Amino acid sequence: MAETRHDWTKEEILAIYNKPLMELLYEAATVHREYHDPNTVQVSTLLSIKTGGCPEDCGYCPQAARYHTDIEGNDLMSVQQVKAQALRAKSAGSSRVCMGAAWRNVKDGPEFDQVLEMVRTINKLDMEVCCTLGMVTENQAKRLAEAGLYAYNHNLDTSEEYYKEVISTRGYEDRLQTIENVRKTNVTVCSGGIIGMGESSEDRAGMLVALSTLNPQPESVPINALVAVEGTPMEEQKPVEIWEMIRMVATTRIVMPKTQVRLSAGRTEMSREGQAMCFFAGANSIFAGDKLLTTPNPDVNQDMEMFKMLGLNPQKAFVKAPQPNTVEAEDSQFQSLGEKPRWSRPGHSIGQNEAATEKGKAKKLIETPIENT
Ligand code: SAM
Ligand code: DTB
Ligand code: SF4
Repeated sequence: MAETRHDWTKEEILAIYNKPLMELLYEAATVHREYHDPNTVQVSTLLSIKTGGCPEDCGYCPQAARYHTDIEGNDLMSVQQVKAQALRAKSAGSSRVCMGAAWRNVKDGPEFDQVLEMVRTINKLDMEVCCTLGMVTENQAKRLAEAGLYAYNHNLDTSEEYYKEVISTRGYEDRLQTIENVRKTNVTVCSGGIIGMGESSEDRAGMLVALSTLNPQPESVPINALVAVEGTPMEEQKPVEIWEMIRMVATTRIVMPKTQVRLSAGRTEMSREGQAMCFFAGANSIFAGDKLLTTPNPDVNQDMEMFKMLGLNPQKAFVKAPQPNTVEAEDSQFQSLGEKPRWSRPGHSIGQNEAATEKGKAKKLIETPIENT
């Protein structure tokens, strides 16, 4: 059995990433079979419960308020809306709902209470519930756990070094601290990143060092190919080649043998053959539904056809970890503490983010009707 190592070095990971492809695929597929059924793929549905208007400057993200993108912003969805969407996802074959909010961090108060109610509602539908809400404190993580949260997604996105070229409004240590806070509960950790942002192979290896040396390793690792959205600082990035995705998935599988590796954003640009190679290389999870958070994703019928063609079966809920209990709000052991944690704000300047912000301001000015100026 491939052991789970927590001492991977960047050099070792880079050597795996750069192996001749046939050797890399064979090794990854072998490790994959030791811990997972190669014909089972987890299917998760994303739900953007609060869209756009985010104060951060993440260079890849269409939801950052400062860039001028075409997305439609929305306030927090109601619990009933979320329940209806979760039921749709369940009947389309998803075992997990991942709720995303365009927040820098969770703030105690009525909106967080509403999210907790969404968690309770989906867990009661016997689906795995995941949230991605930005940074969380230990108390907030415990409240999510008590409501029945199964997983928390918080991506490291890239290497610690390259992070400084992508985001200036939050620090890498805050991301690690949030993961540590989630680890103080029974909620599983989902953390991965994006390739295709202009980073080097060393940065990709660096991100995998940061993830694989966590102990325990994350239960799931999403590998996203950048969706280059017009108006963001990364609008002109070249699309990721399928070979890079295959290498990244295979390397992730080898260094984190027990983890569910998710073939995440970017599937609309991948052929079925390309995706099949990613599954062979150890990917065993996807996001389904015709939308990710704000950008397109293959439609469910196309994915079901692909599953049929490849002989893949959707994974049932709670096969990797038991279903959490849901404690009702009135029986909660935890209080809203109204914390104001000092998440860092490095504030260094990133040329391409500033240029995109200026371009955004100019576009908004042109589009604002005269009578409102
Ligand atoms: N606001 C929260 C946060 O940043 O943690 C949660 C939502 S955020 C949109 C979740 C993740 O989506 C990001 O960490 C990033 O990895 C991924 N993401 C965002 N925009 C993307 C894009 N254009 N292409 C690929 N992945 C993207
Ligand atoms: C993750 O790693 N990828 C998902 C999920 N976690 C939240 C988000 C992808 C977002 C792609 C761009 C968009 O649709 O806005
Ligand atoms: Fe905001 Fe998250 Fe997008 Fe960054 S990735 S701008 S924190 S929604």
